[in-house]
Amino acid sequence: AAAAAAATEEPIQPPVDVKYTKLLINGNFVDAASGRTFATVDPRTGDVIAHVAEGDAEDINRAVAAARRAFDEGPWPRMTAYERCRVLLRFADLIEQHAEEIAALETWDGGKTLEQTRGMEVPMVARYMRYYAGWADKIHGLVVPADGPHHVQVLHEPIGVAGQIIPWNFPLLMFAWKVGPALACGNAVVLKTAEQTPLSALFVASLLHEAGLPEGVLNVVSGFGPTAGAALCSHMGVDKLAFTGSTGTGKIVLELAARSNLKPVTLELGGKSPFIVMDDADVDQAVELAHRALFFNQVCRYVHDVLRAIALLATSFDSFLWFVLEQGQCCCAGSRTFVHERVYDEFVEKSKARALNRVVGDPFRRGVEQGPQIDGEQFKKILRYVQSGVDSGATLVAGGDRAGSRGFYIQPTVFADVKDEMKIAQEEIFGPVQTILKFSTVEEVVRRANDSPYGLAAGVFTQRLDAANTMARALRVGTVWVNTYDVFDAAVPFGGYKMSGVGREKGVYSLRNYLQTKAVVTPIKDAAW
Ligand code: TXE
Repeated sequence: AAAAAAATEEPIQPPVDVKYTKLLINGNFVDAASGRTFATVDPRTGDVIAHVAEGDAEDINRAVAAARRAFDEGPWPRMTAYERCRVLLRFADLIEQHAEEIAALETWDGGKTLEQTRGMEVPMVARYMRYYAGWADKIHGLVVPADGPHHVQVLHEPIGVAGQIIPWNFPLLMFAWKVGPALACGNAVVLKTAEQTPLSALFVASLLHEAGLPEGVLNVVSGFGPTAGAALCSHMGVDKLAFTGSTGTGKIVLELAARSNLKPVTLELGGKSPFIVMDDADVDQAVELAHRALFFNQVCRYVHDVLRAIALLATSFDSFLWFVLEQGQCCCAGSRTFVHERVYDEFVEKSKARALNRVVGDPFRRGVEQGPQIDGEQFKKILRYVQSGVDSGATLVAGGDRAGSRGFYIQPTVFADVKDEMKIAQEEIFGPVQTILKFSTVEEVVRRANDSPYGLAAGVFTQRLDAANTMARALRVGTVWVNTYDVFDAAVPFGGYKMSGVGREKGVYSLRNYLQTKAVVTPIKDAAW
């Protein structure tokens, strides 16, 4: 009832104007070639925020041509690496100077709380950009010893024009994860944003130009997947693709790349990540962490440290709760909560209480933990999964319905007695729906946790070092968090096993995606030297 009441309050007027709605091609904001626009919608109300230029294949052609020119003839790949570093550093400064405006835009367009966008995501974007700026002048090749009298150098060169497609759940962060390493390595980019959230990328792209990025190096095309997205994947002038989104669309992206020019592809896709609570766990802490792992999205190291500092000051774990601010729309959400049978009942009771206390409402309002889902489609999809949970015999212990009467708010929902074969335990719900399963042994839970087509992340909650180490090695996933969850850092690789993806982003690993490797072999006349 509290959640429903909060969600029906009058929406707060966002403290920001929409400045950029056109496509960014060759350094200019321009209309779509077709002249068409599409509406981007406020998920709090379903009202239109702005009409945005709708790019399609023709605009992708224009954007790729601009990126090609910028890469083949322009100054960007040819300027010193230190100059590129300085552009990215200036960009990070500008992000911080405009933090309020960027955060408000992100909250308005995507529905995530202002406390999260302002307190966490915008600072993370600046941090990531500085991280990649730091790499720009540290990318170098090798001299390798070869058999015979030859001098052999290995050069690491930028790969060319990168096509990047990002989703709606982290529009700004995905911009940083993708554009940062591509530019640090000296590439040109055509970025296709998600149709639900086109606004923040256009705004920060304008700041990148203010920071000194030459025209054509970054082009941003708003538009839909099957038109603009597919045209980018198929384009013969694109040298590399990076995609974040659903596993189904990831397969299409890979296929289009293969059918066109065999451009290499990195994919960051869906997940159904296990969160495993052993019987020695402090149940209160495990409940809170499992709750965050599912309902929340990401805690970067910076925020994590702040949280820890606050917790130490307050000497209370409750201090963490204020920062639990999301709506379950995260690829690495801990969406299968496995709990040891000895603590299962207590865990379910406490998880129910925690979900019922969760504050759902206008993401601009202070103290709100969970805003609306991104759009009507996701909203309906989540409610269909809830119905399927009920139909398949899981016990609904909290939530299960929409919150309020307008917008795309959903009650924090908890299912107990969930079985592995149920749809809610197998498929990505991408919403505030926790599913709690029971297990008895480490061997059993590892087998069941791995019995999934996904392999993005996992959480393990125990004081037993042997159990933690065994599970960390046995789980077939790209990240294992032990006694924590969603701790992110610019330097730490992220990506999936199995159908959760191909390749890794962040850290030194992301640079490899944007570099070509060239061997240069020269005979040495006087082999003695
Ligand atoms: O994803 P899509 P949708 C999951 C989540 C969600 C489901 C569907 O489970 O419920 O996917 O969301 C572009 N060629 N994730 O439909 O379709 C599209 O325009 C080229 C997990 O939004 O994958 C957008 O820019 N591009 C995920 C991007 O792909 C195409 C984050 C993502 O959209 C295209 C988002 C095509 N044919 C959803 N079709 C994560 N890993 O975090 C669409 N696109």
